[in-house]
Amino acid sequence: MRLLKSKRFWLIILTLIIIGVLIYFIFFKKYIIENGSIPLNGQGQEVKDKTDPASQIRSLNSGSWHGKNFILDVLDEDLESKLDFCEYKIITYNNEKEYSTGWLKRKCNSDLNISVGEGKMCGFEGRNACWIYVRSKDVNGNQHNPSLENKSIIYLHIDWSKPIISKAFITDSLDGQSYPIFIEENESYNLKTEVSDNFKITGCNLYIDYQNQGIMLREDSSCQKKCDFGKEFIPEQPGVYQIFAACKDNANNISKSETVETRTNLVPVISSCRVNPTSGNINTQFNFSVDVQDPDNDPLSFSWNFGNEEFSNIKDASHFYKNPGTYNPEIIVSDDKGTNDSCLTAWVSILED
Ligand SMILES: [Ca+2]
Ligand SMILES: [Ca+2]
Ligand SMILES: [Ca+2]
Repeated sequence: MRLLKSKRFWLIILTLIIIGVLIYFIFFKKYIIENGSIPLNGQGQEVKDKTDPASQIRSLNSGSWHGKNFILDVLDEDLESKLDFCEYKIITYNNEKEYSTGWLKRKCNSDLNISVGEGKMCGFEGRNACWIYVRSKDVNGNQHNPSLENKSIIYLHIDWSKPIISKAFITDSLDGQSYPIFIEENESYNLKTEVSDNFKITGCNLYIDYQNQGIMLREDSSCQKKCDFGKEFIPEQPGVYQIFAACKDNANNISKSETVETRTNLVPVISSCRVNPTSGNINTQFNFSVDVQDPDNDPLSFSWNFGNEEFSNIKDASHFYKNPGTYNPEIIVSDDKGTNDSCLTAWVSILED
């Protein structure tokens, strides 16, 4: 009780309170106002967060080609305090002219949808045409500085133009004909296509009857923007073949050539050939006839051999024999692809009067 009444005691208490208040204002207040909490190190002392947050694009590498919209997987983190906000920026180049979106807000640690095409985010075609920057800021105002090394900047090649297949199929078979042509069974054909692209053609595949026949060979291995491709084709069965090529560029833009329909030639078929009458003399008119069909409806040519070294190109020919004897007339019918069928009529007897 004596102690409580002592002036000196109260003076000591008052001094301690003043020192306490001073310490509070000088060391602690600042953190409470800024953070609402006081970060502490292992020894229970306060620590201010002075490290920058980090942002990184994880799903893509610089130098990849893009022709369609894509998604970026972005990682943001701050080791010592909390992230405040995250941003991105897109810089595009067209003929060395630079266009920037400026910094735009994005959701931290979320996918970022990037659109590709005319008037879109990556809106110009070209090598290194689209640069994407990401960054973040923590609650203490530390800001991440984007760089190529830590993958918070990536540059992309943009190409949305499909390859152009300038010609339908051509073939360099011996006769040099181009499609549509008639082909022959078990003959070898080199099917060729000519392709161009604004950047780089990666390859073509051959399709026959909508079945992938595999890759076509590039005639010049160093070609990029203009290439010829070829692949051998051997029609093993008679019939109709639908042929096209599908070609791809660096950015996986695919185009397909026009479909060419080609078919193996079918041989003319003679069902019967006749002569009427089958005997007579040198005054008798012998009438010849043939029934023939070409399954392709090709134009046909006729060649009668009357058996006496005399000939006719008329389908239903007539003939007078000059000498007595026995003859064996024959007809050969050819289509315009050079295939033919032949037929022997009955024997013709020319009697002496
Ligand atoms: Ca930080
Ligand atoms: Ca292209
Ligand atoms: Ca024919």
